[in-house]
Amino acid sequence: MALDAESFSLLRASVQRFIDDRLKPAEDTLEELDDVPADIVADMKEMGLFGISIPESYGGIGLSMSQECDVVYDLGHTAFAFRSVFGTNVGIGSQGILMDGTEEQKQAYLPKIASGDLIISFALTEPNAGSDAASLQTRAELDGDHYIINGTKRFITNAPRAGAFTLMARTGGPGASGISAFIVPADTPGISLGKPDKKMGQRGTKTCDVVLENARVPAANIIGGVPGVGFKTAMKVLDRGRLHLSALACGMAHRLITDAVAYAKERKQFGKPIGDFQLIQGMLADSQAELYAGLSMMRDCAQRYDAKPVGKSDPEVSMLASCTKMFCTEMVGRVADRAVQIHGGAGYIAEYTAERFYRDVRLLRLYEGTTQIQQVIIAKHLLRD
Ligand code: COS
Repeated sequence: MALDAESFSLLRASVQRFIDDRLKPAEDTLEELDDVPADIVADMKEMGLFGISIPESYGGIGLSMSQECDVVYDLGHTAFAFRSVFGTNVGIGSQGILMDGTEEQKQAYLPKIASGDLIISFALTEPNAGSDAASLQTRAELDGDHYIINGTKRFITNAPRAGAFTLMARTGGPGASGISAFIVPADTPGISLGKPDKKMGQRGTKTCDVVLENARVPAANIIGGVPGVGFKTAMKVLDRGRLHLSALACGMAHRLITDAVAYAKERKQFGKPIGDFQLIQGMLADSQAELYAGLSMMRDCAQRYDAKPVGKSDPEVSMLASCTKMFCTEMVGRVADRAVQIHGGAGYIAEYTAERFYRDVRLLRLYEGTTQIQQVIIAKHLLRD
């Protein structure tokens, strides 16, 4: 799946214009409101941003992974929260249905997800199951042609906005093979939301707990209709998500470097721009070289991802996606730290990008698998082979 080159370059140009003309000027408003203004969300729907990764046959734009990474790289140049509004529809919320859903499920959900009429979240993490996702405790008991689900999901991105969840629950015994993936409408009786999480950064993104108390969900809502394979669905979704986040990290690193270069040219000390000093140049050069390495990994891995059959997992590509996620998210952490350093005291002041991005990028090393989990995945692959 890919959009033809000409249409893609038109799309990308219009996304870049949208970022420069609408999103960057709204960054302060976003910070103050702690929400994405409704008119911006409406424009995003109009542009088709909620459906970039969904095939045209289900109402989306049908980008390949490489193309999606390019667009997400561009979106990394502005505040995190703008992409987050449609991020779960493009990635972790929708992809399980696309990869493993029945044709009926795809027809029922993907067009609404692609248009943005339905926000879909990914609900895997729990209070006692984070890195060890296979130990999740949310229980789904069969009762006639329904399952009754009980449990709590934690830190669920876009839950306050969601109309449905791709939700992993235990239908069988312990371990990965006892887990099923469900499509759970958010208005199912028995579902309630926790209070919004107060986070270190990323103002305007919305996360909270999702509590399920005797929530009755049709058995027909198990993704693909097959119980016991939900963990694999979740892992495949995360492989893809990790590439998406790598592209975002590279975009954010580029914005940080661009702003740091501008500051280094303009800020004068000791009678000349600080960019004339080699110690500042060293920080800029290290950041640029590391960004280039991250971009090269991201592009190579996205190409490999596109080369494999849709929805099928390839252990080598999963391992490379973990390498890419680990490197790119750690890289942007170092780049943000240097950007603050180059700005000096100004880098600690909230009106500068460096301060906001420094806080925002911290999450990248934690969610969709911590750096340490990426190390585990990479090492497991090497030792197995
Ligand atoms: N694609 C497809 N299948 C996969 C897979 C992948 N990327 N990774 C694992 N699987 C399969 C395995 O092949 C195995 O299937 P079989 O039993 O048929 O062989 C099954 O899933 C269980 O895999 P494994 O034994 O490796 O599971 P573990 O419990 O050891 O844990 C890790 C695997 C740690 C990698 C996993 O729990 C993980 O990714 N944790 C982090 C979770 C995360 O990212 N959370 C963030 C939430 S979203 S913000």
